Amino acid sequence: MLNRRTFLAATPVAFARGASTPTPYGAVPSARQLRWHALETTAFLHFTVNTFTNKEWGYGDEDPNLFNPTAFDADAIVSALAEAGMRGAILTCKHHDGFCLWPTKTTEHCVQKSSWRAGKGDVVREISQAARRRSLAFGVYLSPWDRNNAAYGRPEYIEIYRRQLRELLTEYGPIFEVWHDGANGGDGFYGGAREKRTIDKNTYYDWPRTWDLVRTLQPGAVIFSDVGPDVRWVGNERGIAGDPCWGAYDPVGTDGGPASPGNVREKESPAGHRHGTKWLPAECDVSIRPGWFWHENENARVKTPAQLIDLYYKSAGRSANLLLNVPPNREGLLQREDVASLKAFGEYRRATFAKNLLAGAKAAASQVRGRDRAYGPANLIDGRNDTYWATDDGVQSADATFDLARPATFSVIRVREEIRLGQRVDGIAVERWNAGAWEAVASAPSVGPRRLIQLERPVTAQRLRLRVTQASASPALAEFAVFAEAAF
Ligand code: FUL
Repeated sequence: MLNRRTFLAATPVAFARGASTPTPYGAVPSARQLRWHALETTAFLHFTVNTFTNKEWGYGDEDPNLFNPTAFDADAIVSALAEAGMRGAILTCKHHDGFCLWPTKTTEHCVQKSSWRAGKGDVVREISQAARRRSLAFGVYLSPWDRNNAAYGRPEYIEIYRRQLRELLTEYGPIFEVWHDGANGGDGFYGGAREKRTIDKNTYYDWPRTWDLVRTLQPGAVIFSDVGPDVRWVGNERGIAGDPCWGAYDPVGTDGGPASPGNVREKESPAGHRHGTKWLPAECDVSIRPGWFWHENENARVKTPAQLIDLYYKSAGRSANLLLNVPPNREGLLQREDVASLKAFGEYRRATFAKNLLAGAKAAASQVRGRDRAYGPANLIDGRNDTYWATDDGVQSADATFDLARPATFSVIRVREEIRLGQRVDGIAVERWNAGAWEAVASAPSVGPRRLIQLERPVTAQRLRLRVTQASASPALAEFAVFAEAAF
């Protein structure tokens, strides 16, 4: 029989109950941002008349008939993305050339005027439905710049833009992300005017009213732009986040005044602001090829699996989301070379992250909040992101130690903060017990929703320690995991 005395004697720390939840520190994510963080890697699909004209930016005078994929297969496209571990897909429903991939009522410059599927086709519908079938979230890119529309530059175009958005946000089911590009290049067809039109980036689009429309029609969707309001552009198109890449950010315009899409001090975007007032996490958009659209002559320049893996560590591994563009070709399929890279990338991730080698280890910590087991270090290795190890308020350095039954060999480390309580940690170190002393394995200047560390060579240890070396508020960490990297 286990009475109270023997139970206490057998337990190294007497746990108490009912310690209070730590007070959130600084900016914190909204519910829609939390869902977005969990997606981690999503795909971009750049597809329009450019695919057929071999351009990156269509002028806006393209014949809709040019859009004629010969074997378009949304399920094949989405399946290849799913195999790569993508949890969402964002389609360029309208790029700068103004051609709409759905039968919009706002303009004739759309799929209805194409002989593709006798004018009855709807790329948005097919991709959104295929995404749903494979459990991928679906998002829309709608270029604010429209080089086809005669009204572009005048107030009435903003009404057209909002009507297009309304169609996309009401007719295609749940939308997880609405992507507003900051590019506004000037010249275009504009209904035949063939001229240069410049707009005031701060005032022309009246963004707050458009964002209100998104909130009303799709309250669960995050809104992306150079300035958010939910997700920020990372400031480059190479797919690389700052290190550290803070969740908080207060965008400032290029002249130091108010910021807007296309007018932001992008040098500050990769890192964000450590003590910024808004939770505005970074998204790394990057193409698997040199261009955003498919070009025959780039088939030999598709990023290799090793390059994709490297990008993954430099984006998602630093707490950003990776938005990887994989453009359909003229058949309306993903190119063979792209599919091969995606497949190997997916296999690497599935094999590498299959099992936290620390699962089942004996956990101890220098400090546990209120000595309450609910905040104990075992939460770091329980495979859940909603439980966490926390210390008492005012504690700014602490450590958690893990003892394994057998030595484990690993080459990747993953640490997560409980970001519902804000970003609290400013430094971590991982150490292994080796020949009677703690020895440094790795360190990082931030954690956030996800910190991945790829070691130069595998490390073997039976005893590991995670140290919080610096923090702005008492730490609250959700995960500590180590993995053996798969070969690829
Ligand atoms: C840029 C655009 O100009 C490119 O064509 C592409 O769509 C990229 C994702 O955003 O601003």
